[in-house]
Amino acid sequence: MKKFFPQFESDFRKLLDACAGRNIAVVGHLRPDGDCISSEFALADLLEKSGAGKVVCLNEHPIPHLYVNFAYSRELLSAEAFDDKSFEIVTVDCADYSRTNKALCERFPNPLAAIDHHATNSGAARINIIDPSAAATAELIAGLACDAGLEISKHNADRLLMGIVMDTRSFTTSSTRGLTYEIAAMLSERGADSAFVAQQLYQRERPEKLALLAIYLKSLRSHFGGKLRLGTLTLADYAESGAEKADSDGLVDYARSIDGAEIGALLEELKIGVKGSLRSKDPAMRVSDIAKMFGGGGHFAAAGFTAKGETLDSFMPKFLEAVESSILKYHK
Ligand SMILES: [Mn+2]
Repeated sequence: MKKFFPQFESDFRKLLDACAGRNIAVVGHLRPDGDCISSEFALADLLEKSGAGKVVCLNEHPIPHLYVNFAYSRELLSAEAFDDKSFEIVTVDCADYSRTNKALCERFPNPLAAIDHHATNSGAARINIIDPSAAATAELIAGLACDAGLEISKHNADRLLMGIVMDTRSFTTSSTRGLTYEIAAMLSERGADSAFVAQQLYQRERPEKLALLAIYLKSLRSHFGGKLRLGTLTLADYAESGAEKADSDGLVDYARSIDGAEIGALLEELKIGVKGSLRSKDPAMRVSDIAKMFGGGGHFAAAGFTAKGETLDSFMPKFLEAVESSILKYHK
């Protein structure tokens, strides 16, 4: 049978061997998205069924509303509170270990493994399975599990399809490739239900999120002749709409969706600074380079950062300058 990821077969085998009989904590990036949640829960099941000891899932933040029906019997425990030293750490969908939780990184400075698809991942774990061409970490985990002959249950097929659907915006991103469809087909054969996934992701929005969207849309401004469409959200906007932090996920896509926009951006006021989310239409317009300038990272066409100690007012000129130089570089 065709292997999806022959280049990672021995590393994944190494990971399974290293997990045998050991307690494993699977952790993903803070403010988890669908790919992160799907990867955490599915990998935890797969490791447990292939001989690991106790396996738990950790995150700095709780599971967002849209993904709760993919938890099944799994829980997402607080990364901040976790201190059981009998566990080894495996990160998923995490460009950088520091994007998990500060206290966790201090308590467990030497993670066992990382499975990820971010181009900016530096590969600092002991076993690194990193494929920047994978459309989702869930795509990578699904392919690795299939290649290794592990059983993929219906629940895990649903979860992994969800991760792929989220990170590819329903198979429409430039990262979507032939292999993405082949892996989705493999998951479908194992019982993944597209209609269930779509219903969970697209027909369960909280009204508070739509109220936040309305505020964001109203805040959108055009810069550089419409090449940048930028919207902002303040702490007061969250209070007014009743939305949660996780409700800003995906809003930036509306900025990018405007005709002529090359970059869509969302700047959010946090208590500790300003969080930025950036999207471009063309991966050659590398918004990850802009994110890196402010201590963040991500993919060429989808990246983010947190500029600590800044306010929206203090940060805006710096941000516009960085975007302007990227736009000039792109059009050179
Ligand atoms: Mn991802």
